[in-house]
Amino acid sequence: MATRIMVVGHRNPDNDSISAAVGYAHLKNALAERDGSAGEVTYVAARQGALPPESAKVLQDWGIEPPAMLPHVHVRVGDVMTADPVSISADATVMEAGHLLRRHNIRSLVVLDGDGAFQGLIATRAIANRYIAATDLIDQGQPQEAVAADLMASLGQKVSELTEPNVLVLDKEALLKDVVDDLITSELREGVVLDDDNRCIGILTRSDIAAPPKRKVVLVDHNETRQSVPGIQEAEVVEIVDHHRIADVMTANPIQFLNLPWGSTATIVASEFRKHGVEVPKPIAAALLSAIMTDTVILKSPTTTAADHDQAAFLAGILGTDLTEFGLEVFRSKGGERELTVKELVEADSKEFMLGDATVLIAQRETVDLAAVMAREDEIRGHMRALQEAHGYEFVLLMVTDILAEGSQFLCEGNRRVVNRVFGIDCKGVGGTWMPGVLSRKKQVAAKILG
Ligand SMILES: [Mn+2]
Repeated sequence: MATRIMVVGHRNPDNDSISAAVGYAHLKNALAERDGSAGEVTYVAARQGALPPESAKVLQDWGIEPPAMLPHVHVRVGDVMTADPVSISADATVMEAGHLLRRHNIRSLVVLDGDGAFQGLIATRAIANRYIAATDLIDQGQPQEAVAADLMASLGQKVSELTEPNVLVLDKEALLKDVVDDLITSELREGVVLDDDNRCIGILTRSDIAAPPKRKVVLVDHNETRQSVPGIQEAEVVEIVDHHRIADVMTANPIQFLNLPWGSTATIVASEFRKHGVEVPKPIAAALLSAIMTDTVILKSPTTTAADHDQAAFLAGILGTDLTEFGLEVFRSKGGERELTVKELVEADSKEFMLGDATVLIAQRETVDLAAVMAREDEIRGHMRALQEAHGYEFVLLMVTDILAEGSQFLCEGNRRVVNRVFGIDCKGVGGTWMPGVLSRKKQVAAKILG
C-alpha cells in the first residue's frame, strides 16, 4: 500500500491553508505520477479545523473533495499493525496451523469461526506446551509409545481446542504510546485490531512497536510548532511551503523548505505548478486563486507582491474570469457584513485615542460590500451612541473602508464638530461622508485628528 503523506495547513485554517493544501497535494501527486513513484506515495490534503465559508463554497462549486480532518499525527495502532494477518478456521487441524505458522514464519494465527468472525489466537507457545507436557508424562513413567501416539493424534485436533480467546483487543485509532504497556504486559504479548463486525483487520506484535514508522507530513502556510498539528514532534516533516516568518519546526534530515515573502502560499503553489510544467486543472486554479484573493485582499493588501499579481493573472486566465469580479465573489461568500453582530462589526477593530482631556474611539471595518454595511446604518449608529455614552467618548468615528473603491465612509456619533473641522467636511447624522483615498486609520485619520 502506498505511504500516505498528509499535506496540512495551520490550526484554525483560513482559505489559504485549505486551498494551498488541496493544490499542493494535487501537484505532488502529479509529479509522483510523472516520476513513477505514484505507487509508493500518495499525498492527501488535510485540515486542522472547520472549513471557512469561502473555502467551502469554492470546493463545492468546483466539485473538490474537502481536505480530510487531521486531528493529530501521533503514531496510531493502525499505522504500525500488520494488516490482514494470517488466519485459520477454528475447524482446521493443529497440523494445518503448524504448516501456516512455519510457512509465514510467525508466532500466532488469527482463529476465525465459520462466518469469518474473530475467535482468538492460536500461538506457537500453546502447541509447544503440548510437547513439554508430553515430556512430563514420560518423566512420570508413562510408556513412550503411548505418549508419542497421543502427540501424533493431537496434530489432528481442532484448532478451536488450542485457541486462546482472551486476547488484548486494540482500537485502530488508539495512540501507540497509550497501548504499549498493555501490550507488553499482556499474556500473549500480541494484540488484535477488530472492526465493527468483529473481523480481525490487524495484529500488533512486539516487533511492530520496536521502531514504529513516523507519520509523514508536508506543512503548508505555516512552519510554527504551536500552529501545527498535534504530535508534529513525533512526525516526519518531509517538506514545507510557506510565506510566514521562519519559526521553530525542526527536522532530522534536510528537506525542501520553500519560503517566499509573497502574499499567499497559494501564490507559491501556483508558481510551482508552472515551474514543473504541470497543468493546473480548473478546480485547482479556482481554489488557488480564491486563496490569493483572500490573503491579499484582492491584491490590495500591502503584503501583495508582483508574484501575486502574476500568478493571479495566470490562474484567472485558466478560469477565463475577471480577476476583480472573482475576488469580489470570494469576499461575498466570506459573508460577515450581514451575519456579524453589530458589536463585532463596530468593535472588532477599534482603538481609543486621547484628544486633550477627552477620549475618542476610532473604529475601522474593511469591506468589499459597503452597501451591505450601510444597510445596517441605523443599528450601527445606535451601537456607536451606546458606546459613546457608556465610555464618555467625545465622539465615536467608524471608518467603513471599501478596499476596492479605495476610500472610507465616515460615520460619526457624538461631537462631530472636531471631525468636520479637521477634514473640512460636513458629516451628518445620516448617510455619513465618503472620503476618497482614505484607507489608513493611523496615518490618514488619527494623526490628523490628534495633530
Ligand atoms: Mn497564508
